[in-house]
Amino acid sequence: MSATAMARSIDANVTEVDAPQELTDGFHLVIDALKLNDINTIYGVPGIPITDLGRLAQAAGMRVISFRHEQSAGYAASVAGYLTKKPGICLTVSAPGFLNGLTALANATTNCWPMILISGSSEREIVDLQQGDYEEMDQLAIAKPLCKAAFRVLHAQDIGIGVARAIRAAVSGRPGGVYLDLPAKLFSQVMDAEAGRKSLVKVIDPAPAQIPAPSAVQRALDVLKTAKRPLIILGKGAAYAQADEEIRTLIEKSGIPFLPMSMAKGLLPDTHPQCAGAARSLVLKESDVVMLIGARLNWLLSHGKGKTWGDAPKKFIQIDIEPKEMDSNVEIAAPLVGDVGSCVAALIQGMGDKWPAPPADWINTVKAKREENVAKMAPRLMNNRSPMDFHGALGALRTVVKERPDAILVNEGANTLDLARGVIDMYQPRKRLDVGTWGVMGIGMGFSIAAAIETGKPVLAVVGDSAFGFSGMEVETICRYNLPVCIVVFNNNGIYRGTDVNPAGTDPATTVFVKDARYDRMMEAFGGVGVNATTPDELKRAVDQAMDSGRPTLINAVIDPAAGSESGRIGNLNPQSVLTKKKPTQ
Ligand code: ADP
Ligand code: TPW
Ligand code: MG
Repeated sequence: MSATAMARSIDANVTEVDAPQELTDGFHLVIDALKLNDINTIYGVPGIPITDLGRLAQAAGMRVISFRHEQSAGYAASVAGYLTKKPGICLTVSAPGFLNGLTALANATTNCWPMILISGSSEREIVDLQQGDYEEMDQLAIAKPLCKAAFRVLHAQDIGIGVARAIRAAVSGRPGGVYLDLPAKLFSQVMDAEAGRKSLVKVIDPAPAQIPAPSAVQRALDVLKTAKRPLIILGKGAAYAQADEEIRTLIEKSGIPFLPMSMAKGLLPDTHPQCAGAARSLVLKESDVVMLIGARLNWLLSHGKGKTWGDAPKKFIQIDIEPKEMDSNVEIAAPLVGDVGSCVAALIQGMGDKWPAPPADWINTVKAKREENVAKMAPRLMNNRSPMDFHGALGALRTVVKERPDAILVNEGANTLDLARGVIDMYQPRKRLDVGTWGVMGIGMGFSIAAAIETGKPVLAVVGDSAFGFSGMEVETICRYNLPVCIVVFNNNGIYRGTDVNPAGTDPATTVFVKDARYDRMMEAFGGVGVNATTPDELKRAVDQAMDSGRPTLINAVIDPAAGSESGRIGNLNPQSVLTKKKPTQ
């Protein structure tokens, strides 16, 4: 074709675009497909080739939250999925942006939360021949082993199906992370608008109820009935399921003590008379029948065996939507496969009206231990020392949460995490968001932003100084969107403690940071409120003020650098050199 002929044919196309025929393109189809499925928020970072996708989504009325780093956007999307049971969307550019989002996608899958990472990608023809395209990377192949499912869409007319598959894969069965690869060329593909509309798919019943078999329900009840010392363990799968009323009914009707895992705290209040949180060691050791509801017997429960669980023989009943979870670590005497809501409802029905209460000596033993431990802890939480220790500072925050039970608590760090988990009582479901199954640092700001956006409730983020550093730049995002987030940085000058010394006398020790840093000033740099708090009273006042005003606030809580312990409460998992561990290092 001659150059003139080519120009004419391009002109012809332009004329065609201007013609009355209504057209749509890849950008609009992606947005329409998400909106059709009631997905109205995107978390991400703009750039080639998805800059216009964010712009157009915003213009179409979607909430598009722009972050400073994809990892935080990804964590935000994942926790949005946990809170709403709809897949949280993270949108990134190709190669580096995609990789930055991938940690969050893998973390979502590990935590069983629905999320879709949508990344733009470079030209397939060039990527596959490895000819060095802009941000070249075979993203689909890399994402596959790190998520529940991965899809690529090459044609505009397949966007509807691609998005539908991604949604269903994310939320059905055991929820997880899904990767959706959208090559740059796809976005500018044009098609007839009416055909485009018809190509979209509204996903019907994306997470179908999974009803347990009646025989499995009966087996579970038979095992439960034999128990002398029963225990129910609630996990974040139970919180995710949003079957709050059913769970409360089961627990109160059965009279069985319950132990909430970290993010299941508040499903029933920690102050509930049957809560065994403050008698954890005792109930794990002494129980004879344990019913797990949306909780895995992974490292967080010492794999269901060993010292933690004592010598007495135990039988496990497990409610989980994932059949392969059964017998993962120990034998499950009564597997109950189905969704939490359906399984718990079936158990309640099967219990009838005359379900016997657990033996009184068991209930009394648990109660006595719990009261003893609570009484032991109380004075430590009331100390007003300066610099603060963890307990003094947490005692103040515990009161804040008690007075504001609908606030969302985000928590990361080592000592800051483990001690806050034990000290701060929760009163409502899904109000505690933390480092989850992997114990990952860096979730703090992403979780806080998504919690504020998705729920409209005030957020209190209690974060170690190291943990905060992983996503600290997102304070700008918090200020930019003017979110009601109050961050309390537990500043003990380092990781676990701020007292380590490098015996070689050269560089600083690996676990310490700049002494007496003022994290509060980072917030001030972006127009938020910064406070330096040196006593629990000051801390409480500053948090109250932040929560009342709803203004973005960062409180630098000065914690004694010597107060923490190595690895917080999981020091047993920390290998140490046998050659040096006996020598004092400080
Ligand atoms: P925790 O860390 O709180 O102990 P886990 O993340 O280990 O909790 O366990 C959550 C479990 O809940 C997973 O095994 C997952 O398959 C399961 N799960 C998630 N959603 C549901 C649901 N709706 N119904 C039943 N089980 C669920
Ligand atoms: C992505 C390893 C676990 S806890 C922690 C690190 C670096 C920080 C602890 O210090 P912090 O808390 O936050 O100041 P405190 O109160 O004890 O002083 N990288 C990732 N995840 C993890 N878990 C680590 C490193 C780690
Ligand atoms: Mg620290």
